[in-house]
Amino acid sequence: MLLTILLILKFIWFSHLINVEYNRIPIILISTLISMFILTLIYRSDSQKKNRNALIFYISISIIMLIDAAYYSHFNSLPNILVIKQIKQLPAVVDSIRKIIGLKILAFVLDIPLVIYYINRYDYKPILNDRLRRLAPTIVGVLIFIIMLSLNRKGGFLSVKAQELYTYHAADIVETIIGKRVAVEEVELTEADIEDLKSRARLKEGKLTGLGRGKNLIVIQVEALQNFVINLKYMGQEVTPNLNRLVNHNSSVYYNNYFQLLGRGNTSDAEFVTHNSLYPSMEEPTYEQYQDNTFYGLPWLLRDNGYTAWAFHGYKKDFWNREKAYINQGFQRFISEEDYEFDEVIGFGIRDEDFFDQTIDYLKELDQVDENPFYAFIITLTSHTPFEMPEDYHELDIREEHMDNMIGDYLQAIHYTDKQIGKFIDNLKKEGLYEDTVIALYGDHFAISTTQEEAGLMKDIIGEEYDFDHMMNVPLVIHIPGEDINETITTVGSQLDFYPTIMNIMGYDNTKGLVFGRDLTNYKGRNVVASQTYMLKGSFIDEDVVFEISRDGIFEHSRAIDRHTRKPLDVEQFRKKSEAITKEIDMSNYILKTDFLKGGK
Ligand code: GP9
Ligand code: MN
Repeated sequence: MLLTILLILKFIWFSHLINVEYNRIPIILISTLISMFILTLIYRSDSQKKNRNALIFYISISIIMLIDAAYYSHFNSLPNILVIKQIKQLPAVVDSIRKIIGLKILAFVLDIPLVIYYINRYDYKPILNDRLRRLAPTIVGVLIFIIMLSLNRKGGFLSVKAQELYTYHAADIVETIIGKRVAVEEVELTEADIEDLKSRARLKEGKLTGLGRGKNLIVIQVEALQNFVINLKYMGQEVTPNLNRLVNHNSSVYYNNYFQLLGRGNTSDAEFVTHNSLYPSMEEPTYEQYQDNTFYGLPWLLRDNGYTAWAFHGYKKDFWNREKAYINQGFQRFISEEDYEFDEVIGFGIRDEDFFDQTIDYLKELDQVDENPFYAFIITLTSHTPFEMPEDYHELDIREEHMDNMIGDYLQAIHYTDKQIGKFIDNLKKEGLYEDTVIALYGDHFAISTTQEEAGLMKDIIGEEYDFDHMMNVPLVIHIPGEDINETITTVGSQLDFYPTIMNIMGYDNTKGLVFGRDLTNYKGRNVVASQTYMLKGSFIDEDVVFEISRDGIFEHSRAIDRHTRKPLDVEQFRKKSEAITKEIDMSNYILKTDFLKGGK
């Protein structure tokens, strides 16, 4: 009885933390009844250790809720069973997790010592008599069945499956085992679709076409660089003076309506999507799941045009499975943590300063490989959540209300990284590597989530309620030396669009790949950002709208706002578009699942 009451309290709290808006009472009721069903089964058994078994069950469920709630608070969705495979990466992110797991989430396990103590001390005995005890599971089971049935009639089962603890995980495990999540046979990829994807890959004459031809290419993926810091004046200070200089440079094009597009692999998906113009997997990190697939992304296309392609990142080479995945991504060499020397560690690892300084030496080596140009893909690290840097590195004055929270810490961290990027560009100039090199730079993903408490404080900085179109907005800037091209391109796009966009500038025709994105410099249609994380699959951002599909699976419960007026919109008008987006993602998944390029390339 005690355990049941505690579980009910936890289910109520859980449904609050994971934002259950509709059918909350039936969902809590079902969770309670399923728990009772299991508990009554335990107490009906002949085991001598009924109390111990009940405790084990209670503790397990509490821990699952803790993990789910922690995951949700960061990713805004519930985890799937395959995240278990990522457990080896846990030690690296303890700092970030520590920041996420506040008292609100710890509450799920705080009572456990007391409960153990209580049950042992009072030699806890169940309250039901023998006969009732034997009947109890059946009674509860029938109740569950009736409630599920009646909910199903009213169309409410979808929301149970999407948000009720047991049903969600059970359905997820079943779907994973039978591999049906993207039922390959259900996806239609017609000849016309393939032709369309091929034509998106092809080079078309237009603005900026071929200006980078024959030049080196350096792409810098900056950890947690959001767009709101670009050109931001904070208490009279420029937060990112060096990036601002790059963005406003005569020879740069700035894409300010550009967004992250991640799956289960976070930073590594930003890389994957950027290079391949395919959607990331929502089952496992794409680099893990499709390590052995055939790809024809940016490194491959450049290699086919004589380039040598290296990747640089100052962290462990097996993190996100980079080392193995990079082979089929097309990188010929991966300079990772073990190739750098450093004494001081900040947060995740190497300081951006040490990283960039030594990367210059490796770039010189890369430049010497042959007389052809090179491609260098550089991933920074220091501005990683939770953004805590030693005091010595704090150079900005921070407002009282941003002190000791993520906003103040983030501004300091991104200011530091900006400084290192400035120094790196200076060093490229010194080494004679600047004049002949196209530099593209973008953020991998958000720093401040809409679900964090600090989101409330963002309104002051950006001038309106902080929503997904602010959170997921990262800058993209492309610098082509010697060109007089400065412009801000406002076309909506995401990392999915990077490959065709950069290829237009580099001027190489892609005749072998399939591309889902668009060349943002020249595309005149209505482009769309089809997010699957933070906003679930079927959601989108376009020029005018943020459409967030409901979490409970019932379309009418979705949310849409006008991006200009910030006012709510009727969601029904977006049903078709949402379906079309889902179809595109399914086609991309089909290409990954069937290793389509292996046959087609
Ligand atoms: C680690 C770095 C961070 O190598 O790329 O990954 P993240 O935690 O941001 O996904
Ligand atoms: Mn990252």
